[in-house]
Amino acid sequence: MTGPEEVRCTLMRGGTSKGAYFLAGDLPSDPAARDDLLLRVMGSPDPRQIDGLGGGHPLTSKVAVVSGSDDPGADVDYLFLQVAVDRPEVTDRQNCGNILAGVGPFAVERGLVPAGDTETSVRIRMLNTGERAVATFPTPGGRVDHTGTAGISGVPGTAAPVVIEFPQGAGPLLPTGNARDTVAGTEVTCVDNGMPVVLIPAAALGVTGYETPRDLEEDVALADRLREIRLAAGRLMGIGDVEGATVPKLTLLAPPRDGGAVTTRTFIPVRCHTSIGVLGAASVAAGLRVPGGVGEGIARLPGAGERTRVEHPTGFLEVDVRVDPGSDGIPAVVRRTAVVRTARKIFDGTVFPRSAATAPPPAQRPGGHHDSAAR
Ligand code: NQM
Repeated sequence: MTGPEEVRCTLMRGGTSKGAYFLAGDLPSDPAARDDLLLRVMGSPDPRQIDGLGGGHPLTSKVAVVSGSDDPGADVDYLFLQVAVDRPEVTDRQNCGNILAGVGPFAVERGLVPAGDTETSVRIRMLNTGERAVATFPTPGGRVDHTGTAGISGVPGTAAPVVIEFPQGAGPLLPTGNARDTVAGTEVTCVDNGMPVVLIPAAALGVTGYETPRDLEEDVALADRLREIRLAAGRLMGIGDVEGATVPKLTLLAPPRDGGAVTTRTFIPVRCHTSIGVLGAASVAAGLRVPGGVGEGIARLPGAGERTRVEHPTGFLEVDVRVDPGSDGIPAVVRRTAVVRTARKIFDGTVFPRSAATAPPPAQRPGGHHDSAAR
């Protein structure tokens, strides 16, 4: 008999998310076997993920798989995997810019990339989308230093800054080809600057856009409208059937209240984000600049060269985005996107996944104990 399965793993906060980071070589190469292992590592499916590393929310049930890259334009490859909390599902259909913030420091600490004397830039190929990012962070004396004075909304305290730059996106900014579409009876702007997002004026759905995520999640009529919009927008954006998928995200827009460009509430796509995703914010910031988009009349855009401050439920996320607005039938094009995030290594060691043996849960066994708090 062999001993328990064990896997080398680093637990990191990346931006406002938290996830398990692995070297690709430490995971099974077969995707089905890999996903089965990751479900057991994170403790899914279970609303509390009580038997694994996951935190019971999509934002704390994330995985980064990192390896050296064979692409001459990249140092490392990064595959993001979203592990569903209460369903036995792992998906690579979306990228994650928050977890991306930890990839550079992880790559240096695990020996994939040599550190510079003061700072290190890591060129990252993002396998989910084929797009590129460059992450730059301090490495004084040739070592990653996670401590620092940079603060980001949604994370207490400060840490070392990770500056992430995205060269021009791989796909079109407007996946439907239009600045505005009517989807399920609602005017929206479908946009993709690294994350497919449907921009919706909050007022069009009968909400202010300043509600708490919890209040919005409890609004059953709103959830039905959002679902209808998402399914129709998914087809229109060329993503296909998005029932059960984590994209497109849906961002409600309202006028800014705190000196920013716009207030947002983002559905990812069912739970409401407690802040906003990095690439989600990059898509919002670019989408606000599309002439004729639904952001017109809601957003207050900053001057040329200034960062776009996207307000969200726990503060704001600033995006440096340059959009060429296009004219005479030439579509808007993103020239540059950059953000500042922080990341921190929380734990590094060995994770012991739940056993692969498939005993039925106690609640389903005759006379079995069941824990009503878990339902
Ligand atoms: O948009 C959550 C997050 C994300 C994704 C989500 C993200 C991004 O906050 O780049 O970071 O939208 O599912 O981690």
